[in-house]
Amino acid sequence: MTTRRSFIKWSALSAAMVSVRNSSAKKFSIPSSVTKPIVISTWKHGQDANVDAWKILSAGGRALDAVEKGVMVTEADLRNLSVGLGGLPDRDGHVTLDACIMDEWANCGSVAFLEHIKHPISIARLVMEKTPHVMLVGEGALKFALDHGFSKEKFDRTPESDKAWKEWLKKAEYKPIVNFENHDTIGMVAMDVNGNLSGACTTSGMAYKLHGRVGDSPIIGAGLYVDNEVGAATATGTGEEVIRICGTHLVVELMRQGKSPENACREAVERIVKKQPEKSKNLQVGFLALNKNGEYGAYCLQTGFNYAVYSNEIKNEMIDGKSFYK
Ligand code: SD4
Repeated sequence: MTTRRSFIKWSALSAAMVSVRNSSAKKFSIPSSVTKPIVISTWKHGQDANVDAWKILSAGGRALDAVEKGVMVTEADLRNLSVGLGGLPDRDGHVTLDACIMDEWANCGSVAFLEHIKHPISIARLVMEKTPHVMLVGEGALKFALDHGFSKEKFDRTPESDKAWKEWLKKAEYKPIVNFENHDTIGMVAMDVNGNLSGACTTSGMAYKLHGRVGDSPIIGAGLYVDNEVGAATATGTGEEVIRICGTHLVVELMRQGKSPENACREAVERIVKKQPEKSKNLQVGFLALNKNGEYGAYCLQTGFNYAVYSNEIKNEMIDGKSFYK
């Protein structure tokens, strides 16, 4: 059995290993014609998030800081019904949040099924930086956040999400809506001036899900994956389908094989269709990817998925993702 003392010893050892690994590691090779810095993020709300990320990137800051600060904009917006505490609740009325973050060293942190915390992405980062673990959930994640000085927001739902939930309760049917009001989970990936990649993903998950349900967004390799040698990818849509194919890990591995970001995302979407052709007709999944050259692309199941790109050349423009079903 692990005693508290051996756990602490082990934690200290892990922390030491992380710092040795980081300080003695070789520099990754960076091609010369790279578009950097650059940040891309899912859906229309990605534009506001990109603005804060860009402030950090354009000042020479680290991609990890940029993606955290970027998605915090979306988390803080209580009008947003799919990210942060303004999100639609589960069927029992609880707003439960999922988030993860990953850096250029494959350090990663995640929280799931977390309630009452305004910035789950910052708790995910703390899990990454202050613990030997990758993922904390539920009560344990909340306790960890409070122990680290975060405060518990008092309200259960915003007036808007409360109204929507009470309306939903009349029929109580679980039918995820494709392209919910054209905004959804925020996934963001970025490359900084040093050519290093990081990503963040945060959501309130599928509206009216079963209490305790966790989607793809906090799962490394599903909702988000970063490999600093190759590229980074994030996902949005019905998380169960993304988890089934380890979606973003697949996209990054396809880019490793030489596929462009768009083609890698397309092949991942096709994998979903191939596994469950009938089901795939009635749900949305979108992948968004960036490679080490600063090339980016997306692909989704249904029309309607778009993303925001901010670089020196493209000043925070929305781009439509191509879709499998027209
Ligand atoms: C989830 N992928 O919880 C998230 C939700 C989402 O479009 O992105 N919806 O499954």
